[in-house]
Amino acid sequence: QIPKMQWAQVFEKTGGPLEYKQIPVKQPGPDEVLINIKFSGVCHTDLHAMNGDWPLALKLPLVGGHEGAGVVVAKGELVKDIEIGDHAGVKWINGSCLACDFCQQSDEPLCPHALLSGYTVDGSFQQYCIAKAAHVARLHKDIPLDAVAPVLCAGITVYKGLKESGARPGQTVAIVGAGGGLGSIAQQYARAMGLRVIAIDAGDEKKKMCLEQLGAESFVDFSTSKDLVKDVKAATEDGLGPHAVILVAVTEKPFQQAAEYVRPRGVIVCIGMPAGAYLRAPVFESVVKMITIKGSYVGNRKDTSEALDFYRRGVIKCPFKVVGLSELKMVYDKMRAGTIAGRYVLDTSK
Ligand code: 8ID
Ligand code: ZN
Ligand code: ZN
Repeated sequence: QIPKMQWAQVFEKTGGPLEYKQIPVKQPGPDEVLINIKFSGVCHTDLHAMNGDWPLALKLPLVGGHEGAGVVVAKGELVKDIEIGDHAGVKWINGSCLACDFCQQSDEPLCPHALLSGYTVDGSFQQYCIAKAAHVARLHKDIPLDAVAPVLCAGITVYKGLKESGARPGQTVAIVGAGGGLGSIAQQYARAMGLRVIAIDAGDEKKKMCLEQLGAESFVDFSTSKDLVKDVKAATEDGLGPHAVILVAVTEKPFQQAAEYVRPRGVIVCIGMPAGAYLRAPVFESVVKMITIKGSYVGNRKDTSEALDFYRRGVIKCPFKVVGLSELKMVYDKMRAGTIAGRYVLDTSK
């Protein structure tokens, strides 16, 4: 009952335009599965890809998307541990060599041969998507496929980033870009890990969501604050600043501010990747405050199953809105304007 043709969002060159059209359904290779994607989240990475923002070549023409949740409908002959009918998720790391120095140490995102969903291989903005069986996320059938979609990139990534920050229960973390897709879920993981949250973003809708829905203890509006560094420090009880900073914003400035308000011994974790951006930190303060600045890139297969387990236990609620796959362009327009609170999820049936 697998059709020969399917609906997909495709672009032929960076910069677009996006085309919603019918394309052929492909057959999985020996170590791959074919997943009937029911829902796919829209990550800002998908927009970076279409814009050609990053110094990393992409496949063209391309079907974007890497937060795809659906049902396995076909598999290659080498796939033994997934059955037809199982629920599975397509994430950013579509596949990796499983043999290199990094794969051997479970650092699959660092694999030089990693395949990236919706970037170097077609992703989840289509009804039938192929992924390497070793890497697809295993989803229990009691998990709703629409709500879990954002966990498949945003959730895994911020969960990993919070672990990389080394912040311990009771300590404070600043989430920069708190009202967006990654930021909103980051607050939930932070709370579940016993951390206290300072949310940084703009506007009343995001402020309300962070304080009333997501568990932030304070909100600093970067668009109206007269002195952001002072305001963030003042949001901690002793005025010395947050123990960790999770940067998920899509502009350069916050990456150059974090070192000024992070607490001595604090850790700054860079996750957002604004086009052409550079980190900047004063050497003097970085030294005498013993600051750590590091990057964090999605997560490995174990981070994936752990992040999903938090979700399955009901301690993570990601705010999301569902629209049809055909409406992706509208989602990108809102994303560009920075007006999305939480995540958009696409229903591939419409
Ligand atoms: O593995 C990774 N490192 C990884 C994984 C997934 C996504 C990295 N990312 C990257 C994306 O490519 C993107 O660059 O994380 C970034 C955020 O993705 P997103 O959460 O999907 O984007 P969004 O929903 O548009 O949210 C961005 C938020 O940042 C706020 C915006 O208002 C928006 O809510 N923001 C901006 I733009 N400037 C800000 C500032 N100066 C700011 N928030 C605080 N201060
Ligand atoms: Zn993503
Ligand atoms: Zn490898």
